[in-house]
Amino acid sequence: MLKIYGVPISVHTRKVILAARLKRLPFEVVPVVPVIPGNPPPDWGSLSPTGKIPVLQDGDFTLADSAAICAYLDRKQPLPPLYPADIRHHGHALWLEQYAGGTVFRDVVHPLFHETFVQPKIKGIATDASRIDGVLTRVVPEVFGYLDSVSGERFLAGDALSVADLAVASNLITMQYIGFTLERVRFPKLAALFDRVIRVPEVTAALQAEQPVVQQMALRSEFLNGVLA
Ligand SMILES: N[C@@H](CCC(=O)N[C@@H](CS)C(=O)NCC(=O)O)C(=O)O
Repeated sequence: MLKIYGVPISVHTRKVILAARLKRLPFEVVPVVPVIPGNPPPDWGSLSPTGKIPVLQDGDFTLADSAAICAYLDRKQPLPPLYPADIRHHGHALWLEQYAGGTVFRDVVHPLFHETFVQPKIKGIATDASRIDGVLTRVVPEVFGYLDSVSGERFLAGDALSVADLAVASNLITMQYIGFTLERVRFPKLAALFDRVIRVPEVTAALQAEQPVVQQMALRSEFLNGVLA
């Protein structure tokens, strides 16, 4: 069975879990929370060269990085494909996966998570409200405005769900857990896309499986309660 090292509330770990679920590949999650000092296992450095989650173990094969792992899983189990066959949709899917894992995570979700969870709850350091304000007032309009502009009637890279949708939705899910809801009036096409993705049965099932972690980490549960109601 595949082993996925990480925690489901991590943006990048969730993306891999969703890919494995969609492809019906059996897996177990081995909990690793790198931001908690002393939490990762002693051999973590040899499993994750960057120290980050997720890491995949498939027998004696180990692979880090969610983008690499999703591409690997797609070769291991080609159906359903997570990468569009159409060359332009394919290019778009890779770009948006990169944008989600880079800009959206680095400039929006990571600073918000850091200031609302890591600093106050793990490190005992006061939240920097001005940093949060800067993200919400300066970064979110540009980044979510762009995502809204590329969201259409179906999924981000064509008619079928792709790795781009998983990458973007995963960022939005974690944002809800730390209390930042997506402004539906301001970003209506992105909100509609988000709804479509979380209603995919495998995605809803993955969210259900996150419930104990959300409770255990005392994260905001309104979003999850709404999805699972
Ligand atoms: N490019 C990597 C990024 C992974 C990443 O940033 N993971 C975060 C959690 S979502 C992490 O491990 N953070 C802990 C740390 O930086 O120590 C991927 O796609 O897997």
